Amino acid sequence: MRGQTVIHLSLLAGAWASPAQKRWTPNVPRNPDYPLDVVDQLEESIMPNVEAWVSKRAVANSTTSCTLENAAIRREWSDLTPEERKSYISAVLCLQSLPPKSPRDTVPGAQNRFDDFVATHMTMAGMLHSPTNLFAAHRYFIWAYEKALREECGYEGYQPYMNYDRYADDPINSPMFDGSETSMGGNGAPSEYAGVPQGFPKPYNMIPSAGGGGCVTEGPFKDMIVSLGPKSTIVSDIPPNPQSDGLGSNPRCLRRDVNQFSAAGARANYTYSTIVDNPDIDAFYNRYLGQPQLKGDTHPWGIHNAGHYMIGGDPGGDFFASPGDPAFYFHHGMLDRVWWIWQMQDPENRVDKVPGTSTSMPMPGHGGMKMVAKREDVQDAVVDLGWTAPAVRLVDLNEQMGGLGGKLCYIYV
Ligand SMILES: *[C@@H]1O[C@H](CO)[C@@H](O)[C@H](O)[C@H]1NC(C)=O
Ligand SMILES: *[C@@H]1O[C@H](CO)[C@@H](O)[C@H](O)[C@H]1NC(C)=O
Ligand SMILES: [Cu+2]
Repeated sequence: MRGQTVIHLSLLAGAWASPAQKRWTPNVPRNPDYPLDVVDQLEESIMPNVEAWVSKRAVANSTTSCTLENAAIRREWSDLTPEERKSYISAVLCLQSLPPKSPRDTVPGAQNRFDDFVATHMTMAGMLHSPTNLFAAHRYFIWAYEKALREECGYEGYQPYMNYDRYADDPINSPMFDGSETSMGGNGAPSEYAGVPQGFPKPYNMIPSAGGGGCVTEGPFKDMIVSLGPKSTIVSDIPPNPQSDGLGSNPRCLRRDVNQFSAAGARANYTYSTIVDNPDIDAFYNRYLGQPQLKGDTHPWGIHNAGHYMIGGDPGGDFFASPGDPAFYFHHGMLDRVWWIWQMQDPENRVDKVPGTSTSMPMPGHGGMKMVAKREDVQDAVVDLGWTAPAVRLVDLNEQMGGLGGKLCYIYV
């Protein structure tokens, strides 16, 4: 068991803060194996902004009750104790044992409640991945999943995230993927898996296989049955789905290619520069997707794709069915954290910004996603997650600390 120490985040005192003021500090354990990286330090440095923003908003609007004191705290996987990790894993296994709520005629392949989330992501892929919706709709999706774990499976914690940098040196032997009972399952067995094509010019048009790609044989998800998909997957030796929309029943194992080369494109320096070098929302969005390609960059895929293909395989490498790998929620949790840190650099000007109305580019390889929207249309846009979460206004998802009338209320530590 790894030791745990309690570190009080040293909040950087801004000019606005008088020393006598009592400052909020999260009292959460950290894993001493992982010193804070540049992104963690950036996160610490924004906490005074978060505090000032939340209290200013509370004065302006007494209808939301979200404060730093009552906000949920989403933590990094290896900062959780082994017992906390096991309780998270049990909740995911529970979700995989509950009956689905999605309609049988639309999603005959959904075997359980976990699959409902996969089916949502598959059937609503266009809505979830348009430039205007990518950040906010995924925020809502992760939040709905966390809610299901808590309300339907009695989980008492919150959705953990995966700080890629902690594992980038050796992801296969990391607390995320080492195949132990406190990991999110092991790597896939060796297979014919070639890797994942990328929408970049040669030689960056492929994230080559790291040697896995076959069935996961160790850890809590070794017996997991993947049913939905594939729809766009790149793994050649799996049977096609009986339905062209991928929603039919296609029982098979969970496959992964835990990939160090891909993870290198999501190291802390990439994440850090994505956040701090792009004050404009569309520039931030483009960089998150790796575009335009930086000169001389040997891992140019953007933290979004780099984090996805650090897992790869089936369904993790499938654009549509990727939430069918339980690690998806850790990756998109990290991406949500990155967006929040970006917003909180300058909350007054950034919280209400939505990408996709000016210079944003479609996801590499997914040019069909609706590109640039009118600003006025964004105000009316609705995010509806069907059988996983009700329709809400897109712009109500921007505020992590009090959005949706106070239902969104969490920070990352
Ligand atoms: C991150 O660091 C690596 C290794 O030093 C370097 O190759 C890469 O270009 C850096 N990327 C960015 C965006 O700074
Ligand atoms: C106050 O919060 C409610 C619920 O989130 C929101 O609809 C309303 O626009 C907010 N008012 C102001 C002045 O921010
Ligand atoms: Cu997605």
